[in-house]
Amino acid sequence: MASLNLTTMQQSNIHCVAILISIILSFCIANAETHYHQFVVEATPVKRLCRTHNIITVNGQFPGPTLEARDGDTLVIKVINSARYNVTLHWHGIRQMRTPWADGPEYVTQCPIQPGSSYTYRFNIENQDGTLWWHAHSRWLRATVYGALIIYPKLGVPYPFPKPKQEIPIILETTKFHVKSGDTVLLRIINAALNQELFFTVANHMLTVVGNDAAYNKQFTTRVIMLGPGQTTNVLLTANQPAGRYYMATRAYNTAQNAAFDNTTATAILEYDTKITSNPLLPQLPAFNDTATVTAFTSQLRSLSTKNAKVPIRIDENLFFTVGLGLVNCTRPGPRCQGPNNNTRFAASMNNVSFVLPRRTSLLQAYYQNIQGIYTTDFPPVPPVTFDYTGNVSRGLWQPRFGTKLYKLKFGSNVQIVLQDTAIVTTEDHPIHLHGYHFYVVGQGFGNFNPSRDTAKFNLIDPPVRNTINVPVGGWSVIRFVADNPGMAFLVENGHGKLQTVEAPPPDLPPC
Ligand SMILES: *[C@@H]1O[C@H](CO)[C@@H](O)[C@H](O)[C@H]1NC(C)=O
Ligand SMILES: *[C@@H]1O[C@H](CO)[C@@H](O)[C@H](O)[C@H]1NC(C)=O
Ligand SMILES: *[C@@H]1O[C@H](CO)[C@@H](O)[C@H](O)[C@H]1NC(C)=O
Ligand SMILES: *[C@@H]1O[C@H](CO)[C@@H](O)[C@H](O)[C@H]1NC(C)=O
Ligand SMILES: *[C@@H]1O[C@H](CO)[C@@H](O)[C@H](O)[C@H]1NC(C)=O
Ligand SMILES: *[C@@H]1O[C@H](CO)[C@@H](O)[C@H](O)[C@H]1NC(C)=O
Ligand SMILES: *[C@@H]1O[C@H](CO)[C@@H](O)[C@H](O)[C@H]1NC(C)=O
Ligand SMILES: [Cu+2]
Repeated sequence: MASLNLTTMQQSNIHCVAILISIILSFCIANAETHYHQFVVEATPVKRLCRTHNIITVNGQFPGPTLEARDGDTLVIKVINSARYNVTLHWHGIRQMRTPWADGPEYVTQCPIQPGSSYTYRFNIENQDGTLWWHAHSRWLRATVYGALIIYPKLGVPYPFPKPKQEIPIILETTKFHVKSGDTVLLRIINAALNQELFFTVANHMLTVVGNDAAYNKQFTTRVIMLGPGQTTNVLLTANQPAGRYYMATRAYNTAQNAAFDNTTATAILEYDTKITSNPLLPQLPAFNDTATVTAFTSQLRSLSTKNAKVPIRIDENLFFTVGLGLVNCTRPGPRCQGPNNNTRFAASMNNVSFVLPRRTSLLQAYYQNIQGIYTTDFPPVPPVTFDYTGNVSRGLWQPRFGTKLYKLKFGSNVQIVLQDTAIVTTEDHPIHLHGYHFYVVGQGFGNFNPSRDTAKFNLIDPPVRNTINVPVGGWSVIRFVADNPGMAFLVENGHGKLQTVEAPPPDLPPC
């Protein structure tokens, strides 16, 4: 099978080159730009509550610099690691066609950039525009090392809505934004939280949703939106209220029973160009566990007719993954043993495999260099045990096994994955992110997925396109995509997941 994949790839590469040459002559050179950036990762003193402490930033900025480019452009980012920690950067949502090594997750596509060294990421933006973001993909730095990545349409290509007067990136923190009465502005909202779904709303204003995860959607109006960690939403807001000040507010959507979460409300101020300085109006946010509002929002999402892609109809790989928590007995007590009874810890898993990152080398390098013993390709395509996933699950099923297991997909295959939440420990809304891909969300529901009942209700006409999906609490989501991007597609949930491989040439990566 490996050699078959290679042949397919080489043929398609030749095909690409042939097409590229003819297209470049007509317009590529005229339009596409290369943007060069230098990102210095460094300790930066910040003052908080009268005390100074250090956080790790890029170029001393928090949030980090905003990257801006057009569809078709190339980004070249030299990362200089002046901090005391290993670091990698991930360009969340960028498809990384033919550059899987530039994706960034440490020990998946590369080994980390070590203190005192540097590494240059180089990648193209292909057939994507909208809002994305970048962030450190090494455990401890993600909380402060991130920024927006804004992709404008190709020169001369308009938005599928009237040009907004202003575009405002919002990485959910307190700031103030000015608008002119009557103007329509585009808010690019990014949920950069580590692991928290968020509601977002603006007092007295309706939001017109126009895009998600760098894909346009059929427009609809709503008072409140929900974003999972890593998701982005573009909304139009018209300043059609009496001149004054209005709060934008964001707060957790949380579904896990008895789990601690940050229940504070973060705000920003939307200020009309006015002399009035009354107290801003605070909007009403849904309750923390308001799943009905989430469902009402997500069920309105529909993709705009897609220029390059069609929803896969004939499925080659039909996969079924349970996603959820498990409980593992601790070998010795410690800060990680936060599960019940002081001697257990939580471990996320898919199909009962809790993913373990390799340490010796990255998965991609192990693959290219044919290093044995780093991973196995026996990730189960269906749950190893069939049970009532969202019912009362017997304790004997709660402890997952650990492994570095991948599932290999054939280049070009049409893939369907059913993502099924489980009631192990607790049912919960799970954000699932697929690296290097956009996928169609063809169906969602509550309870156990039932193919004979639920398949008939799939939306194969205009399903939403996303790179991150929130599997509903105690429910399921079904995604479809074409495996057209060779590399390691890392399906992530709380740092655990499964991968796929296809051939590609090895680059100069940081040493392991
Ligand atoms: C937030 O959580 C704290 C601690 O659990 C609790 O005391 C407080 O009442 C909560 N606030 C809201 C608004 O729910
Ligand atoms: C949401 O939380 C409230 C208050 O804690 C509770 O009364 C209600 O039953 C919960 N709703 C759901 C759907 O879990
Ligand atoms: C975990 O610990 C519990 C309580 O000591 C025990 O009953 C159970 O068999 C252990 N599970 C495994 C998989 O070792
Ligand atoms: C867990 O450990 C804490 C601190 O050592 C102790 O106070 C508590 O009683 C323990 N809980 C259980 C269920 O053993
Ligand atoms: C779940 O099953 C366990 C063991 O069979 C039982 O003790 C418990 O009462 C059940 N819980 C519910 C909510 O049915
Ligand atoms: C997961 O695997 C462990 C170890 O083989 C087993 O004890 C457990 O029952 C399995 N659980 C599920 C849900 O398959
Ligand atoms: C940093 O990365 C190197 C290379 O992979 C590794 O050997 C080292 O253990 C890492 N350091 C930490 C603190 O993880
Ligand atoms: Cu990502």
